[in-house]
Amino acid sequence: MSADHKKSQSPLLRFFSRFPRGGKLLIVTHDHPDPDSISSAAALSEIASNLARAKTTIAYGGVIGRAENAYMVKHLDLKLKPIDRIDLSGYDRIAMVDTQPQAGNNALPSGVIADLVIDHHPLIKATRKAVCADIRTEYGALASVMTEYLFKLDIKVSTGLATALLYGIKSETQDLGRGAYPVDIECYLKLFPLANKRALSKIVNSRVPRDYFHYLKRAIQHSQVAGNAVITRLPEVPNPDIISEFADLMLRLEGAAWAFCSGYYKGAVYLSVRTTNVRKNAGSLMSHIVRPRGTGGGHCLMAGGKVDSPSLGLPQLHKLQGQLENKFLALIHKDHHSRSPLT
Ligand SMILES: [Mn+2]
Repeated sequence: MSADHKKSQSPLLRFFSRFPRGGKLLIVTHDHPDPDSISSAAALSEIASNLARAKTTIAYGGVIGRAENAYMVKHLDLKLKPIDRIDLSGYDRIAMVDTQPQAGNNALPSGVIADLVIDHHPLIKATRKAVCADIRTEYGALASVMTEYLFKLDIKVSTGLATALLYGIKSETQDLGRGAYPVDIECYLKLFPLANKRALSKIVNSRVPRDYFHYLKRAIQHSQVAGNAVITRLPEVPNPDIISEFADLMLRLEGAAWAFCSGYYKGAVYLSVRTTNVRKNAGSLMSHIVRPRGTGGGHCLMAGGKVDSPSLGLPQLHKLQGQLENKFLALIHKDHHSRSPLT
């Protein structure tokens, strides 16, 4: 173990050295959790039980919408609870994974100060208030950070947890091709022999409800090409996951360097940006797009955002989505007048 690694490991060990043995730990993921945050939470739960005999609960806001994610949770029997069914006062400590205080994408009330924050998104000011913070932007997936911890601490990784973490890294980095670092590849290879490959295949090829094709058809019909960008504007969606999923899909268009997708869900416009342009930063681009009313951020090649806009009528929704699209196109220096339908 290098000196560097010892140093970076310290926030988590420091946290558990002060943890009341047998105490209760609440682990909060980001809203509409993805495999990276779900598997990271499951890993932290395993670490907590090993280091401190902690009893843990994993809590999330929003919904687990994407078929692959829902199937992963069900098939691997991962225990997650909606945060609105949780009494926060019943816990000795609160941890956050794959998100940070006041990031705008988690359901922890802003007055509650997290005791431990583990994330791989850029540091947010409010995180400095947390007792222990471990922020590592040089990891493509948080699941890699957690995998490293498990191996360094010599904790036995079950087949289910290995499969979850493997899928966390795989999906977050698009099979190690998007924003992955050597450490992500290293962790992926370590997990691979331990994971259930048949279960992994079932997760990757999850069945989707009939509804899904309806939204897919709509997404294709409502996509436009502006130079090397694809813009997809959806009205109401069944869950926010579908927006990032379709952004990924549209980036597959030959010659496209950008995909921007928006849709309305429970009183907010959700946004997703994907790019292949490594010289730009999708995360900071997104925080500019949603400014000043919304929240958003992400990584170099992928980002998400949200603008709260309760009870919008369809014409107002179109207007707002159009404004956000124009902001996006202006930021990537594309003329917003020259758009043509995708199909
Ligand atoms: Mn992540």
